[in-house]
Amino acid sequence: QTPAAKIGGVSLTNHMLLAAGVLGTTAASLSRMLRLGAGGVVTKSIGPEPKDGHHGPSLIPIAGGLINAMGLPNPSKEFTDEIAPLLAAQKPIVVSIFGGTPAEFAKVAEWFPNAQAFELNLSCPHAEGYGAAIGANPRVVRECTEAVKAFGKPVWVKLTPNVADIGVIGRAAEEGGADAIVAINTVKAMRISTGMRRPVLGNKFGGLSGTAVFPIAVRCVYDLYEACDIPIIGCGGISTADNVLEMMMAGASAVEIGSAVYDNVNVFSDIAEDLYAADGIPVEEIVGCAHD
Ligand code: RRO
Repeated sequence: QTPAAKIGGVSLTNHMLLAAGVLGTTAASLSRMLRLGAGGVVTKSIGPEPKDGHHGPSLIPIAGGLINAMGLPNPSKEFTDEIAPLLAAQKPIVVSIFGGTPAEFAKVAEWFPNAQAFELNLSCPHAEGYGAAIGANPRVVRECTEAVKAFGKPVWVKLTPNVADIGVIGRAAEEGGADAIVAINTVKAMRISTGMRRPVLGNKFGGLSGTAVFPIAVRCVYDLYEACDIPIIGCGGISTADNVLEMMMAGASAVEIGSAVYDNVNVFSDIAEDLYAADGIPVEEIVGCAHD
């Protein structure tokens, strides 16, 4: 039994979405993840100009996760053609967008009049201009949220864990009119090759995802639940049904799964089998119960 859920203004077929950045650049891969059991999917972040991304190595496996320095590779406006049939079919697709200013966020949002909802990426560790700082400044977070909220669609705001107090940033998104908060994006990280005596990643620095960041994500969701009154979507290192329950107890109404998909494309249906076993989960009772 896999209960449908309406979270942050978006109707999902279960409580688990494909996280942004993972298999999210083609309509075929997004459709495939929906077929394989994702309750919704988030696209790769689309920005105001096409980008090739950083030169490699840009994705390295480490114990407990992955470090990436993809560098926001995306086709920009051309993505509208790729995704148009899926958006027209009203699939549970959230379009992730990024920009360096509120005006740039608005410019990209305008290209997707059929989007069900937007996820604002205010958290990429590799963003230029404002840089990752865009998600660390409460005023900028509020203004970017307001700028996209003006299109009248649900707006989710994805936050970075690389800040002193994520609750302050969550409140700024809420003040800007956000319908949900997504936490977390990747954690600042790097590796150095002792043999080569230099950073492993082509871009030197990257963002860590995977099971290693799960406790960081739980803490961020817990803090956001204390600070905010809008739904929270937990993201970061989730790979089991127990991880989903833990995230919900911290305060998440739904979750996004990214790195675990690289190990197992059936992760959504595998988790659903455990999560919704027997009579399903009493989500209303579980969300935030660790705060009682
Ligand atoms: O493309 C990337 O480098 C990237 C993005 Br947009 C993001 O939001 N998070 C991340 O870890 N990498």
